[in-house]
Amino acid sequence: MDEMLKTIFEGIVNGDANSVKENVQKAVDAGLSAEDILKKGLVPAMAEVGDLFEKNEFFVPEMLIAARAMQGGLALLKPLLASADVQSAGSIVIATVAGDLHDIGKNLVGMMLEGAGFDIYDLGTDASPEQFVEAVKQHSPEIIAMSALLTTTMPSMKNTILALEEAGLRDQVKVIIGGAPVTEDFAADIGADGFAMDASRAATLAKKLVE
Ligand code: B1M
Repeated sequence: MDEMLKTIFEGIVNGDANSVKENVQKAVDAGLSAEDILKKGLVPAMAEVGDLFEKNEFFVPEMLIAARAMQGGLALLKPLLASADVQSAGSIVIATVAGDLHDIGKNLVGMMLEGAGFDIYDLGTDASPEQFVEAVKQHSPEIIAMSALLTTTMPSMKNTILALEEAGLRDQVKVIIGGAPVTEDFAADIGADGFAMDASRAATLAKKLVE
């Protein structure tokens, strides 16, 4: 691994937010692409944090500190990824569904979608079906993108699709879903238009859906 990416990786795993920000900036200044920093530094580091948690070597506080360190790096990359493409490919309302506070993957998906040229309306986390419906009325997006990281919050994806149907909006918008526990089969079961296993595939899928 490139030395700079390795330092970023270690900064995230160690939860050192200042070092992550400093080294992401150094990597950008040295000419590394934002996408490489993201895919080869930040994303693998969070996967390592997840592994350590699953092996009981990390607990919730360490996860949280690492996640915050990663988000500092993400904030620096966001404008670079978003400015890669200037022409809008359409608009997307994105959020983590009701009851779920995990937003790192959702933010990555949002950034990749921005990088693919979409205008993004981010409702944040814990977004209720009613909030999605309101956002569709307000922004008329081509797509809504839902993220869930907990098995207990996956049903909210179906509830959101039902709420869109009840509001008479389902035909106007494509629905894509993702998140660690979400599968292709689940997407088909709840009547979503697509599933993506990661952020870059979400961007490819979204582009395909608006073609
Ligand atoms: Co939580 N957590 N967490 N957590 N957490 C998981 C998800 C868990 C698998 C850990 C474990 O037990 N092994 C587990 C869920 C178990 C389950 O439901 N089966 C879990 C749990 C149990 C919990 C709590 C309940 C813990 C507690 O309090 N007892 C609690 C719940 C809080 C809540 O939401 N109500 C909780 C809290 C937290 C923190 C706050 C500490 C922190 C979140 C910080 C934040 O997001 N701001 C946290 C973290 C960091 C994790 C892990 C370690 C990492 C998640 C992450 O950010 N991954 C996670 C363990 C793991 O994943 N191994 C875990 C990196 C991120 C880049 O990946 O989000 O999967 P991910 O996104 C990917 C793809 O899934 C996809 O693209 C992304 C990257 O390319 N994707 C989409 C995501 N959304 C998409 C949408 C799309 C398409 C693709 O289309 C629209």
